[in-house]
Amino acid sequence: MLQFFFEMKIRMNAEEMLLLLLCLNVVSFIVIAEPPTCPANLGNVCSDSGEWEGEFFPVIPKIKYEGPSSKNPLAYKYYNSEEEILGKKMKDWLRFSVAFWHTFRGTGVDIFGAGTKNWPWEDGTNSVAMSKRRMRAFFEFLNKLGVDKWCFHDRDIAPDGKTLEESNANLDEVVALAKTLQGTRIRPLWGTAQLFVHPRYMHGGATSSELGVYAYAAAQVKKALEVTHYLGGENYVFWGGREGYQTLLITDMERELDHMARFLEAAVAYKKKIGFNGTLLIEPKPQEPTKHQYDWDAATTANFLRKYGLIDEFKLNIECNHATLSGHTCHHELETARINGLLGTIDANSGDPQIGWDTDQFLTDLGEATMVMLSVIKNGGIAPGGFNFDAKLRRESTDVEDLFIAHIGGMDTMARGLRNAAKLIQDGSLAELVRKRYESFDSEIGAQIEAGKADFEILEKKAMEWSDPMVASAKQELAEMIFQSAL
Ligand code: XUL
Ligand code: CO
Repeated sequence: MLQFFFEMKIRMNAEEMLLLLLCLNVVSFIVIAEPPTCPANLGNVCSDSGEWEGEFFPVIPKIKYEGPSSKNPLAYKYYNSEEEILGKKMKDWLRFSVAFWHTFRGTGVDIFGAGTKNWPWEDGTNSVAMSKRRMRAFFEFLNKLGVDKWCFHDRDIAPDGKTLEESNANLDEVVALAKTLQGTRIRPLWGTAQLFVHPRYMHGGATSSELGVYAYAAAQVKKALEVTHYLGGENYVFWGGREGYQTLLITDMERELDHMARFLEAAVAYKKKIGFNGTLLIEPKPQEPTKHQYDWDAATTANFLRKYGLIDEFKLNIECNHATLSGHTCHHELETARINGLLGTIDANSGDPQIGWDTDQFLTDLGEATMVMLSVIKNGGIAPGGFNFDAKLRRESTDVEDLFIAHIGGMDTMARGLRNAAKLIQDGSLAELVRKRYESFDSEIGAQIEAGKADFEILEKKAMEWSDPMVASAKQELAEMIFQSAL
C-alpha cells in the first residue's frame, strides 16, 4: 500500500492527491459501513429506532477463559466451560443464566434515591420499541459472556398494556423477537409472571382477597406459561412475593393457602394441556415485600406441597439471599431441598451480613460457593435447573462494563466453588469423618433401627446390656480445617 502511494505521489500534484484520498475514504466508508453502534461508557444515545440493530457493547470483547494468572477483568480466570470436573463439563455443572430484570431493568433506584444507571441504549420510555431494542442489547450481552440461558418476568421484557389483551399482544411482539435472537443456542432457564409490581396485586395474586385479582393472576400465569413454552424454556418459577400477609387480624390464612394450592393445581393442569414438559418450581422467601410470605423456606414449602398433594409436580428454586433472610444458610436450604427430592434450580446471589434485607448481590464468597457446590454435586447436578444470577449491580456501579465484570466475578466464584468441592470429594477426608461419626449405626442393631424394625423394648434391652455408651468427639474443628484447605 505504501509503495502504491509513493508512486502515485510522484505522478500527482497535491490537489489530485487530496481528491484521491477523499474518494478512497468515501469508498472505504461504503465498503466497511457497519450497522450503527451504541458505544458503551461514552454517554452516547443510540438511534431512536426500536429496530436498530447496531452493536451495543463495541468496546467489550467476547469473554474468554485466560486462567488464574490473568489480571484481565474481562476474562474468566476459573470458569473454563469445556473443562471436565468429576466427569462432567463445567458448563454442565453450572448451567449459568442471566436474570433479565436485574441486569437490563435495574436502574439503581432505592427507597431514598433515583436511578443511577444511564445505559446508552435506554431512551427513558417503556415502549414496545424500547423493549425490543433492550432485548437486542440483552442477547449481545449473553453472547459476549458465552452464557446460553436467561430468566425473565413477563412484565420486565414487555410493557403492561391498558388491557390484558394489549399486554399479551405487547408480550407476543417482544417474545417473537427474543425467539429469533435466541437462535439454536440460547433458551430460557425459566420464565415467570410478575405478580407483585402492579397495584392490583397489593393483596397478592393467588392469595388475594379479591376474586377478580385471582382470575387476572391466573390469566397472566397462563400466558407466561405459554411464552416460556414457546421460547423452549426448561422450567417455570413461582415466586410469591405478595402471597402472604401483613397482619393475621384481617387474614383468613387457611382460605388463602387453599386458594394458592388451587391456583398451582390449575397451573399444573394447564402446563400438561399445552404440552410444556418443563419443571414447575416454587422459590421460597420468608418476607419482603410481605411481612410473612407463605413460602417461608424450603421446609415450609415442602410441607405445603405435601399437604395439597403437589409434591410430585413441583421442585424448589433456592435463592441464597432468601435462605439467609429465613435464618438459614444457603447450604441448609439446598440440603433440605435435596433430601426431600426437591432441589430444582438455584438463584445464585448473596446478602450482606450487616444488612437485614434482600440485597441481591453477586455471590463472591468462596466458602459459601464451595458449600453450595457440595450440595449440587451430591445431587448429581441440577439439570434441568441451573445457576441464575438473581443479582444486581450496586447502586454506585454505573459503567456498562460493570455489568460484565459482575457476572464474570459471579461465574468465576461458582467455578472455584465447583473446583474446591471436587477437591474435597476426591480427597475423601470429610466424607470419612462423616462415615466414622455414624459408624455405630452400621451394626446389626443400627440396620434394624434404620429399617424401622427396632422397637423400644429391643432398644431398652440393648441399653441395659451395653450400659453407659462412650461418646466420640464430633471433630468440628478438624472438619473446618479440611474444608478451609480446599479453598
Ligand atoms: C425476589 C426474587 C425474584 C424471583 C423471581 O426476591 O428473587 O426476582 O427470583 O420472581
Ligand atoms: Co430470586
